[in-house]
Amino acid sequence: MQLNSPISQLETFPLTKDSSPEEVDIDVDVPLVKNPANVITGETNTFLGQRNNYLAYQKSEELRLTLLGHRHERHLIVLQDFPDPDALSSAWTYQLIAQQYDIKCEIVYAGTLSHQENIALVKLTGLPAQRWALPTLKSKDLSLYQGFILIDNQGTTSQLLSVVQQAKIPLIAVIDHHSLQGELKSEFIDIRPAVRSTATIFTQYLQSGLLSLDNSISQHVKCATALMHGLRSDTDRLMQAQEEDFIAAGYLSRFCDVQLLNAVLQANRSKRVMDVIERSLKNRIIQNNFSIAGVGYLRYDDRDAIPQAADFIVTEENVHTAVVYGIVHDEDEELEIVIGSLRTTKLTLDPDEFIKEAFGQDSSGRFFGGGRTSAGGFEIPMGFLSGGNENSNYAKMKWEVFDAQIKQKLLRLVNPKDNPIHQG
Ligand SMILES: [Mn+2]
Repeated sequence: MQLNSPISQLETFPLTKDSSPEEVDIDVDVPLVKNPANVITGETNTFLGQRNNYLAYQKSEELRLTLLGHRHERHLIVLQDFPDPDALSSAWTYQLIAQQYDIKCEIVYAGTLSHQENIALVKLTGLPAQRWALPTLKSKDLSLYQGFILIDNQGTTSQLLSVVQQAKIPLIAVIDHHSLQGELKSEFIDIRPAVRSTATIFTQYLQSGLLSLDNSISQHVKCATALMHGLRSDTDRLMQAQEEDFIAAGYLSRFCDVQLLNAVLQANRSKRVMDVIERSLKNRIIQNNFSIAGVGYLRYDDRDAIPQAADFIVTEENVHTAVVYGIVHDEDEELEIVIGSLRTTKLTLDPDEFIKEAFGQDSSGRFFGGGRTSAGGFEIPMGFLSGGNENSNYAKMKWEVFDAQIKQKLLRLVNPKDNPIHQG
């Protein structure tokens, strides 16, 4: 194994090409790595007997060696701009694992915590994530960090990626379950699109001994609860979960604080989020079992209303796929961006492929979005067209143009025979 050397494993990593779990299912004849973490102890029989365990075990060991090579350093864990529970809980777990090697990790994101459950999660568990908004970065000394880590993303959904790259901070690890987004040079890579949540991957790391959870340590209980929340929310409350996600959830149940989890789940939606959901209902058009809704402008802090609206409108009878989008604006920064979410219950629709096909790439070859099983998202920066919305006619015209263009691109795939350009 080539460990502790900067290598690109993308060509050799099997799961990125074929996401069928059967392909890596390994039977008894495979020699087990001899207790490398030296902590497998009681977990051996239950954990090692499971599907995909060999890969999980191998990756845990590889990560352990990577961390060993970076003792006493300071790292940044870069999350997507709008981190979700899967990302937040996985990053926290990484931070706790790395602490054992005297590696100090700071969990950072450039956008905002938008979903009411995410805000509740962070508040109630004391999850140590920090907002690093781009304008505040001038005051940060990036030379303090010897490496960065991408968790539950591959840099394509984070404005911080270019910032850390410009500061020449090396990429140490990428741990994600989204489809491969492009070439990344990282010391350690664990990208498993067949796994339903990054929290599942991290739970497997815990099970293979990277960190022994202890019920008497409050931080461990809170972190396990956060992981359970992350795993549940990425698997549609376990409805989309597969065997290994259930096994991970089973393990977490030993440490999870059910009352705390319940408190997180009971966070209420704000009125503004409800209003966005209402607009998505009013504006939706349904064609070929796709429901498409533009919701106009919304505030940066309410950005998460978009996936919540998509979650809701996909539940309509005879709808298998929902796409909701709007222009998210940040008044302080005059920043505007089109943000969209896709939800599907159609097993043969790959959200990643669909979004890449619909919206293509920008001038630098970067896709506007991607996805994982049953969900996807896209972000289209408005650049020069940002701002100027004091003039309401201009704001309205701008929305209409973006709305028409997005619909046009989506409908081309939804209804290939129609050419929407020549309609009405
Ligand atoms: Mn995830």
